[in-house]
Amino acid sequence: MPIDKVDKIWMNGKLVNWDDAKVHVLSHALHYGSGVFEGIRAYETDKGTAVFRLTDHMQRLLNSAKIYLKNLPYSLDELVEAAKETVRVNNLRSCYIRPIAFRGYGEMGLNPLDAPIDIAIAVWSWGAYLGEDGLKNGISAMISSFQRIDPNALPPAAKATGQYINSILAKMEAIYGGFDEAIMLDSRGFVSEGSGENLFIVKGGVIYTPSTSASILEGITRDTVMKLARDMGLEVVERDLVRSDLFLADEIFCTGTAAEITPIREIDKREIGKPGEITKKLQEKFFAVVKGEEEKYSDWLEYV
Ligand code: PPE
Repeated sequence: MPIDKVDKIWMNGKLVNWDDAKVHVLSHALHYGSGVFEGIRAYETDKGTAVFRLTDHMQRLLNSAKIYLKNLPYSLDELVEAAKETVRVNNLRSCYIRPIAFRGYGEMGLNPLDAPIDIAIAVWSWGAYLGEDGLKNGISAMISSFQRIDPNALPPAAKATGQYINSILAKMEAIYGGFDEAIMLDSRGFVSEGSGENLFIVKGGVIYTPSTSASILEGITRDTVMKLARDMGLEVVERDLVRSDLFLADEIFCTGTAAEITPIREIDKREIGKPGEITKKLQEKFFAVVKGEEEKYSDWLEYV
């Protein structure tokens, strides 16, 4: 997806012009994928622009860094403030926010420990990740021939740049196969997640989603949806799912910051159908929450 250029990018503590936010070709992370990142959304509300669960996302960035033995030179509060500032100076009412902390220029070779750490925060306008039509009518998905990374190979709990090569292989296979999205199975053969989304199914009025032992990234949207569903009186079960659970589901949807809540209408050519009642109810609730229309969840909104 093309990037809509804005004015400034926050880089190592300073706001720099968009075109000046550059790195050296010998940056460690470019060669070895030694970066960690986040994807966050800010939405327009009646009280101004609010970043959805900003602190939770920045905490996950710190967690990803911890997994890769990286000490970030900024605290949680400083990162939260820097993200707000970046949204503010670019005058965007709603946007996507991409913080990235990576091993920079100065050292080569697999030992990253002496390489410097650079941090940047960029923002831009990003519409519906899987298309407006996908959000409304659902997308098609295939079960990937690529297996989701195993926790003992690359920890899925870390949102690390290099790990996304796995998602990219699955995504390209799906696109070339004529599908919108890929769903990966874990190394045990159970359903894991989409290339950049967590997965939910609805069966007999109950919501099921793979647990954290199925090689998933513990999505913040996933957590949001589980809370909203339970507050609506729906039962949510985290458990292992097999591919026929997907084929025979009443409803399927995927969740992510970029994807928000996107229905899946077809999987491996088995029709699931139009977005179902529960999917639609959750979508409605989710968009009301992020837009600040639900007092009950106002703690999740961090105004810039
Ligand atoms: N799993 C994966 C592998 C993943 O990348 C994401 C987010 C999620 C689950 C959902 O997590 P959360 O955003 O906290 O609900 N994917 C991000 C990157 C997408 C991209 O193309 O880049 C995102 O949605 O921002």
